[in-house]
Amino acid sequence: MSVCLVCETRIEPFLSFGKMPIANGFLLPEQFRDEYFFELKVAFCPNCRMVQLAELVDRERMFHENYAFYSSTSVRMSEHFRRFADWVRTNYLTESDPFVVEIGSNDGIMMQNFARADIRHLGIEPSSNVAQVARDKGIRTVSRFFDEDLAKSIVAEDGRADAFLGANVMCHIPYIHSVFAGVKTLLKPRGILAFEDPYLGDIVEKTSYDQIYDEHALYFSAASVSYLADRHGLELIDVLPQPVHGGSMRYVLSHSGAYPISDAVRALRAKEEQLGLAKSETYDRLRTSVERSRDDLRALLLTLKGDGKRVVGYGATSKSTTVTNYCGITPDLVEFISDTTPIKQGKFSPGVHIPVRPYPEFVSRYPDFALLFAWNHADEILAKEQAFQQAGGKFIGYVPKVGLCG
Ligand code: DWN
Ligand code: SAH
Ligand code: ZN
Repeated sequence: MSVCLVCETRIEPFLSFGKMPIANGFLLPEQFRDEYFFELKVAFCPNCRMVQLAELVDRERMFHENYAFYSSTSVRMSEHFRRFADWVRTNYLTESDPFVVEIGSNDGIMMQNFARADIRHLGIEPSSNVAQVARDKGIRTVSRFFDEDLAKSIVAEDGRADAFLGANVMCHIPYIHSVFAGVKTLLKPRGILAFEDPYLGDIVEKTSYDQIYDEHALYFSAASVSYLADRHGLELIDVLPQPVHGGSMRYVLSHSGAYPISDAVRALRAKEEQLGLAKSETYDRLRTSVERSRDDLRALLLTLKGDGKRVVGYGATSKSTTVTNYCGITPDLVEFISDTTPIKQGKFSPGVHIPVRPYPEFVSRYPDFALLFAWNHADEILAKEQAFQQAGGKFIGYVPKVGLCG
């Protein structure tokens, strides 16, 4: 039993993964002994409809000077954020001398578009290593966790904002009321909040349970975002589905009454009712699908091992920490995980300790199978890996179903 992070109703987990390590906690052998574990379990709140973690990890354990995820490792994501920034500029930066704030700005993948256009901007990024990469690109960045107090000091120094942005960060913040209160303080009368995160509807429809890990405390829908907005004098005015990260939703909010509410909001609310996102049975069914996915993936990897096939992981994603630990995927089933991120290379994956190797090791000796942990970047990766496939190599996926892809 725990208490809802949004409305304080008492809630029960519907799915438990057991003990899990820090999803981005890639480590060296001398650190294995002291590795940190917590109980990964998710709950649905029938009152405010927020799906959420029932046990939280302290933010400083996850976001710090050695944060392992660098946003700019995907070319397609850079293009996505260029389009996101263009959309903000065209639709919402209509007043003179606009000011844009982004939280979770990481290495500047989105903010670089505003900095290059000489638009007043501020990135807020607590993980100081990635924040420094952004600064080196000329992006004004503070290395702090965003909350209501920081919002007040930004207003005092820079004035109010025309746009407050966040991608794959709102869902990382369990003290979400402080963030929404900060947004309320920070926005100009016609300012907007636009944020995108993996969409609960996609997680349920695709059984993409690997979106569930320590960093992702909240799993949003139009219903839960509307509830939150309402508590802070804000309003959900538009929703725009995005294909990135396996199915995301961009939520657009403003001060209540500042803009008309789009038909897309009403349509999505109706679709969520149809999908059963308000019913606890839906989450019981999700648990069953997750268990089946785990059993299928494990069975497939055991068969391949029995057949003497070499299997290598592709992309040491945060998501892969949930999959490997939950499905019991150890180095005897997956030889190593190939990843292009220098800070992950030469280390071992959290919990199950699969070696993480630089990408050239994948290319120099292709395995029989590549387990696509970065399935959300499948388009980009399959296009890049034609030589692997021509050499007879095959990609294994597990979302929405376990099987070969490409
Ligand atoms: O929400 C979050 C999202 C935005 O990013 C964070 N909590 C953490 C992180 O999640 P993730 O680690 O699951 O993200 P990605 O984007 O799926 O990670 C891709 C990984 O694969 C990176 O380590 C880079 C690597 N990669 C690669 O080796 N070759 C990626 C591509 C595209 C490639 O071609
Ligand atoms: N926006 C980027 C990065 C997403 S990863 C992208 O979509 O690729 C999540 C980022 O949010 C990390 O860089 C993390 O350090 C940052 N973060 C976590 N909690 C935060 C908070 N309270 N305020 C601002 N940023 C936060
Ligand atoms: Zn609630």
